[in-house]
Amino acid sequence: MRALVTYRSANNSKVTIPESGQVYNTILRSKVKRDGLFAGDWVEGELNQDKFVVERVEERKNLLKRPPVANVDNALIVMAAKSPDFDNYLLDNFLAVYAYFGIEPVILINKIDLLQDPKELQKWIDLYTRAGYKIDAISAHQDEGIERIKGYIQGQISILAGPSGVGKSSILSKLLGIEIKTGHVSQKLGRGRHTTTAVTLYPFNPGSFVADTPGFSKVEATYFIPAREVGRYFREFANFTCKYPDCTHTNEPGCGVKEGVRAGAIGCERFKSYLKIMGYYWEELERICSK
Ligand SMILES: Nc1nc2c(ncn2[C@@H]2O[C@H](COP(=O)(O)OP(=O)(O)OP(=O)(O)O)[C@@H](O)[C@H]2O)c(=O)[nH]1
Ligand SMILES: [Mg+2]
Ligand SMILES: [Zn+2]
Repeated sequence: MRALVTYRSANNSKVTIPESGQVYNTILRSKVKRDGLFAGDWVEGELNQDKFVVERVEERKNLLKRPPVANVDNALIVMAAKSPDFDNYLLDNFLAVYAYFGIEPVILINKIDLLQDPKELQKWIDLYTRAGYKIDAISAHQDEGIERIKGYIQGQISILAGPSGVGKSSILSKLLGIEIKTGHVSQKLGRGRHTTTAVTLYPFNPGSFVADTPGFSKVEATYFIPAREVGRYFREFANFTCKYPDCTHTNEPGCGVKEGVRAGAIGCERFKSYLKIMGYYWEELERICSK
């Protein structure tokens, strides 16, 4: 019998049978215990009275570290329109990192109720739409756009990601119609810092589950992705061909991506983020972008 791990803490786990929605506490075979089990894992096992005995864990498509969630299909990357301020550089790092893990992103700009003029956002919505991303502006407080989110999620396992304080937990609470405290519990136990992480995947669309994650205030693409490869995870760059197939779009001649920037086909803000990640200064950029 196949099941999905929908709850995992240090010493406890639960699985859900996707077809029926039935939830079971588990008993883990020693090999499973030894090799590790994470929320999002697909497992094989059998029912023993009211417990699900986990015998085998299927191979993972990906495994995120903080919090630990396996087989993530979609990330709802949440940014705030205000408090905290929208940070496109941080967003571009998130987008690259999730692409690297094979996770399809949707960008949500929350707290639009705080804007005097919703047009302030239009620049960013246009930029990311042109780059080929799904992006929407919402307000968890005003229940604006929450229903639309359900339509963006196609995969089975999704996470709400983004910096601290942007409203991830608030959005999840609205989506589920229940109060979610937080997906993360941090405790100081004795000497040193001990972090206990319990991860819950909540049922959401039929057959889909979503997890909250704690906020990251900093994500650096090059922490995960070798610098030479970062350009592959800026999806609009793929529309341009460079003289050298391994072009890093910095100092090489015949760079098609730079041509794309010159022609206005690649957004200035996106290329600025890219060069900042690469630690490269291109003097022409100021001039192109001030036009
Ligand atoms: N004005 C406004 N405030 C919001 C909205 N959504 C959330 N907030 C507030 O923003 C603050 C942070 O919300 P959370 O949902 O805890 O944010 P989070 O992203 O889960 O934060 P972390 O768990 O720390 O990563 C809270 O005070 C919320 O009430 C919104 O749509 N509009
Ligand atoms: Mg939260
Ligand atoms: Zn190039």
